[in-house]
Amino acid sequence: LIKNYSTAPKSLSVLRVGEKDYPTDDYTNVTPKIISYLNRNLHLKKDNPLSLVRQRIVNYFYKSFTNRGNPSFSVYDNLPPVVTTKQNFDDLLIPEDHPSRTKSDCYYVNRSVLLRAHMTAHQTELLRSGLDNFLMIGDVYRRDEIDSTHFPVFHQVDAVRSQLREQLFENHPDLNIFEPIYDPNNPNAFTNSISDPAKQSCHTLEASKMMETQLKNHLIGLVKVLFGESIQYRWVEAYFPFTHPSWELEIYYENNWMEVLGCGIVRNEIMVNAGSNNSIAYAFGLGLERLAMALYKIPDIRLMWSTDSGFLSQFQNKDVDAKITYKPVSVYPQCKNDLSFWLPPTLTVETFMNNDFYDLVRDIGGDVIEQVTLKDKFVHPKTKKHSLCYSIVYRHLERTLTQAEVNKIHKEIEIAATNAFNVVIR
Ligand code: FA5
Ligand code: MG
Repeated sequence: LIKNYSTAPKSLSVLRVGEKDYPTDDYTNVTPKIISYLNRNLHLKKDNPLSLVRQRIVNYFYKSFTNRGNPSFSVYDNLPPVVTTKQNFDDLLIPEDHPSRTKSDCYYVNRSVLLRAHMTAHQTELLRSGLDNFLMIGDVYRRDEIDSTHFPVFHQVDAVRSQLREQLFENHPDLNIFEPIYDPNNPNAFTNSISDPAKQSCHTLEASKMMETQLKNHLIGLVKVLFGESIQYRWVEAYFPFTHPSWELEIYYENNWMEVLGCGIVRNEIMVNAGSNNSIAYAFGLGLERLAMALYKIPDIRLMWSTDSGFLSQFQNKDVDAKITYKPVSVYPQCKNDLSFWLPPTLTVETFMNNDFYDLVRDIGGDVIEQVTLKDKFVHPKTKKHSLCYSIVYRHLERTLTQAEVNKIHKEIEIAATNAFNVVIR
C-alpha cells in the first residue's frame, strides 16, 4: 500500500487510502490492516446485526418527525471516512491540546488528514450546506485495545435537530431562543460562555430547557422502542467541547450500567460558523455495536466482522423488528464445498425438490452439515439440459474437520444423489 518513490525524499512517500493518494509525514500511523476495513460498510450489509439496528433507528426517526407525511430528516450513511483535522476537531471547538487529538488515540493519514474518530466530524459541513435535521451513520476509527467490547473500528449514528424560534415556540410566540443581550445578526460582538451548568449564555433558559426536554424524551423513546418499555436508564452529566449542556445516557444491562450515547445542545459558535444564525440545535452520537450486542446478546464485538455463514444466517432475511437471540456457533473452522449436477430429462430446475436434496445431505452428512444453499440454476443454451449447484458448509462442533474427511462425505453425498435422483454430477 505504501509506494516509496526511491529517488524522492521520505516525506514525499504517498499512502493510498480509499481512492486517493496522500502524502505521509511524521504523524502517519494508519496501518494497511486498518485501511482494509474502509470498504467493509458493515452498517449497510443487509445481514449484519449493525444494519438491523441502523434500520430500526432510522425508522424511529422517520416516524418521530414527519412534515405532512414526509420524513423531515435526511440520512447520510455513505460519507467517506477520511476527514481533515479541521472537520474532526477544529470545527467542533476541540482545543489544540485536547487528548483526543493525539497520535496514540487516532489513526492519522498525515498531520492534517485522519480516519474520522466520530461521526460528529461531518456535523459542520452538513449544517453549512443548509440542512437542519439529519442523521450521519458510518464507521469510525480509534486506537484502542482489542477485547470483547473494543475494536479499533466501530459504527456510530450521529444526529442534529435544529429549530427556529417559530418552530420551537410554536405555541408561545412571546418566548425567544436568544437572550436580549445577544444579537444573532452580530454574533461575534458577544462572547458566549458555558460557565452556567444549565445553558450557554447566549440562549434563554426556556429555549435550552425546551430543547433538553425534547432531546431526552426523544432518546428515551428510542431505547424503549429498541429494548422495551421496562428498560432501566439514567442520565449522567457529561462534557463535550461541542455541546453545552451535555449528557450521557446509560442503560442497565446484565447487572451493569452501560453508556450508549453522548448528547447535548450544540454550541452556538458552531451554528454561527456554519451560517445557521437563528436556530438552536441538539445533537447526539450513539454506538451501534453496543446496542446490537445488548439487543441480540452477542458476546464479542469481533463477531460483527464475521463472514461466517453460521453467524450471518442468524440475521438473514429477518424483519428488522424481529426478536433475535444470538446462538453461539462452533469455534472450529468451516469447510465449504460445492456440488453441481445435471438433472435427468424428466426434471427441470423448477420441478426438482430442493428439500429432498437437503434431507439426503443431512442423512449422509449428519451433524457436520451446517448449511446447504442453492447457489445457481442453469439451463444449457444448446442442449437445454438443466443443472443445479448447491453449496454445502461443513463444520464439526467439537473439532477441526480435515479436508480429506470433508471430501469423503462430499463424495458419499454425490453418489447418494446420483442414485436417488438419477442426476449426473458435473
Ligand atoms: C462521541 O463520539 C461524541 N461525538 C458523541 C456526541 C455527538 C456527543 C454529538 C454530543 C453531540 P463518545 O466518544 O462517548 O462520544 O462515543 C459515543 C458513543 O460511541 C458511546 O456512548 C458508545 O456507545 C460508542 N463508543 C465509544 N467508544 C466505543 C468503542 N471503543 N467501542 C464501541 N463503542 C464505542
Ligand atoms: Mg463517552
